[in-house]
Amino acid sequence: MLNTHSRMKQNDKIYVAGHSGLVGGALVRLLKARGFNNLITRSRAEVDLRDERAVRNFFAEERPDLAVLAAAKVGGIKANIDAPVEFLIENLQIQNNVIRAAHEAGARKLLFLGSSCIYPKFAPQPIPESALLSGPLEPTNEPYAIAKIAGVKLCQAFAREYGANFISVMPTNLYGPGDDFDLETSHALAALLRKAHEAKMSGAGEMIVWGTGVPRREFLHVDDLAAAVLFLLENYDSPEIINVGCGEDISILELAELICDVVGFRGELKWDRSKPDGTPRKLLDISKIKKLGWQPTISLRDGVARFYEWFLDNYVPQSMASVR
Ligand code: GFB
Repeated sequence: MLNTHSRMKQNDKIYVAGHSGLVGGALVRLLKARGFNNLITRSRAEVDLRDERAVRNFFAEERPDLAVLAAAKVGGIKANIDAPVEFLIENLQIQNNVIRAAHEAGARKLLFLGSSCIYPKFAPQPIPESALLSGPLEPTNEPYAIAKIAGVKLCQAFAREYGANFISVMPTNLYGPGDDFDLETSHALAALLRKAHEAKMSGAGEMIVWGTGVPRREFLHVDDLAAAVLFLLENYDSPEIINVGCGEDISILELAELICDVVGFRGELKWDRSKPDGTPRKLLDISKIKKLGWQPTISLRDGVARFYEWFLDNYVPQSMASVR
């Protein structure tokens, strides 16, 4: 499966869809740092990826050598429950448009980013790639998962029917610079970091955590994911999906405690059991990518500490946004 034909050149024209998001942002930083000097990005105002004609025109004009599809409508458990229509339709639109246009414009390779929520709710743990479509999905994010599964299948269909080198990568739960801190839409790690910080600053005695604290999740720093994406662009040319994670999971209770420790909040955790737990456990089996020669480098504690530093330097509270 290792294939030198797809080796990247420094002047390859690389389109990163979703460059202002968590994953796309990390990938653009890494590609620039590694000397790739022909990156293309477009804001949503320039090319709305939900608009088929706009996407086709853009690809026909730019003809990128490589495309990374890191653009998606994403969010945490509440956002997924609140907006099933948007999670389903917008993701289908974005991926259908980009994947087809990349093929039509002759892209040499495309990398599609999926999600660990494509796997069944009660998949074996750690979850091997072979668990895809082996059982019912977790209801809290089924629309998102169905869209991502459709993206995987479309990439595989282009590979089978037209010989396209379109690969699909399934990352576990991610965090890092550029994360969403809106408590209504964010994922757990960013939300808990913000809550712990605000509780500490205000001198509150407690902070609210959703659910029971029992569910287990695996968290990967987005810089590790970006490194894996670059590795796979250079070394993986199979339409079979491939997992990327850190290889370890922790309970939400343990996560909340770790975050409070890093932030320095010493109060109590208060559990809001009216909020959903979601899937009981989600730990990816990463033996496939490890065998190819990639492994994560950022431990959860170090990653959260780095992320908190970034937060302190960059996060502008909503109430402050208008006065800056
Ligand atoms: O990260 P999260 O929103 O999404 O929630 P999922 C993970 C767990 O953390 C759940 C708990 O058990 C939440 O109840 N949690 C505790 C919190 N406190 C909080 C909080 O303040 N905010 C949030 N958001 N959660 C998502 C999917 O599932 O995972 C997406 O909905 C995607 O589609 C993403 O796949 C990676 O891990 O449950």
